[in-house]
Amino acid sequence: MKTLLIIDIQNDFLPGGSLAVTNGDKIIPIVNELIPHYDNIIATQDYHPPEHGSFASNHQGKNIGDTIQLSGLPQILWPTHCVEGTTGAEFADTLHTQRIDTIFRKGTNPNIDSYSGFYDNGHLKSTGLAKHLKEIGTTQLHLVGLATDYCVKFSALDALKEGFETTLIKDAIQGVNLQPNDCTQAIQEIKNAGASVISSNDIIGK
Ligand code: VGL
Ligand code: ZN
Repeated sequence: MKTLLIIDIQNDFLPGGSLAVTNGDKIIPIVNELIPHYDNIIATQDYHPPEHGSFASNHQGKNIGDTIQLSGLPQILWPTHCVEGTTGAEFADTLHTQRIDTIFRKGTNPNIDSYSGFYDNGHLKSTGLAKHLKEIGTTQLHLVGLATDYCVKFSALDALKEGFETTLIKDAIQGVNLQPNDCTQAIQEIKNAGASVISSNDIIGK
């Protein structure tokens, strides 16, 4: 069974959003074209309470991009984004969401961030994604979405650890690049851990 895992295609990560990923919107038509080629479609949603510890605005005297300690882990401080119940947290209007069978929310605990769709950054609590993927019989897991160097990367690494045959669709991801090579390095790291990297044309057959 082939499952497409759509990571965080939410308004705040798109141009005009509070944590906009450059060209984040460009992947949406590609993801829409990929959807019909899979048995199951699952999505993750970054979903924070307003008091979330990853927001610079919740730490006096700190700025976006600073690193602090949060629950004993290094934490990059981000602009306020994907706050529960806001438009910024919603999936992009243009994303075909009809076939998404389950949505896994992450980052809901204010005291710890969660880049991976599977676990929080301390690997303490599971979202239930791995169990669900196994229940629906997923053997091959293909990842698309935002952002390459954070949520896509950590989701892919956890998918491999959970034993899924994991594939990254390289033209259906976009990243933040706080440092200019972050996305290239993230893709290399994911490959080194055992994932395949393909292009959407390999699936769509153009
Ligand atoms: C993400 C930073 C903070 C992501 C989420 O979806 O990659 N990045 N929260
Ligand atoms: Zn977040």
